[in-house]
Amino acid sequence: MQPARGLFITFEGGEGAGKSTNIAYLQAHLQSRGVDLVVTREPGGTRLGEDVREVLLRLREEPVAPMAELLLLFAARAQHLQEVIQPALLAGKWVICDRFTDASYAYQCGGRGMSAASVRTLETLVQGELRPDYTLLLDAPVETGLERARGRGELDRFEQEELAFFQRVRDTYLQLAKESSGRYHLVDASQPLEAVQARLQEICEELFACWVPRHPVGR
Ligand code: Z5A
Repeated sequence: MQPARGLFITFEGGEGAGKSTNIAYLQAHLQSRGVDLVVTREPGGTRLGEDVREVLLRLREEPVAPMAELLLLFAARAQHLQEVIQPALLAGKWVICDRFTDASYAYQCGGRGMSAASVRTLETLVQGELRPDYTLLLDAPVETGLERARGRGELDRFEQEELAFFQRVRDTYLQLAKESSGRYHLVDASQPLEAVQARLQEICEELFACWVPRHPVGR
């Protein structure tokens, strides 16, 4: 059954997988087809959320308790849902979000070793029934993503993690994609950008084919 609202699409993937680059590409592609679209990101997307993002990414002397990190992420998410995501979806807009709760499973459970049960509890508390309709997982070997991302200069608190951390994150994403194959679209992000974007166009066609808009959308 079609959701009585806009489509909620999330982009996930390891560091430097190309999320920002490809979200900008998809945004231009969808807008050229007449889709009314909101692009946002996590952690962030609101003034409160961007403040939390700054706190989360900043390097600190003291170790951060994984539960504190998780609660901050969900605090930002609660604000993001109330202020941006839910109003846009209810107005029939499509929302593209750079990372969402699957990142909490990948980073906080896979990476930091927290239990999936704690994320599930917060997911239900904060989101109720709301889940993404489609998730595009940009998957690339950890070394490829890190090489791309680390060309940018100073590393943030997550980027300083060891290789094994990012490998666990990748493995968790691939496991999530296997468990939710209806929602997940796997994109091989190790390919040249043109090939990745050709795959995104294919996925777009699938989205148009299976989504009946509430408002007219150009084809
Ligand atoms: N986090 C968390 O722990 N738990 C949560 O619940 C959430 C988040 C929501 C910040 O996220 C951190 O928050 C993140 C996890 C944590 N930390 N880490 N790692 P973020 O999404 O803002 O940060 P990021 O993953 O570090 O994003 P990024 O490094 O900006 O990567 P990206 O957006 O995927 O990549 P990009 O900027 O589009 O591309 C990187 C470079 O590669 C750029 O120069 C591109 O031109 C190039 N590129 C991209 N694709 C290609 C291809 N196909 N070929 C060649 N070059 C390419």
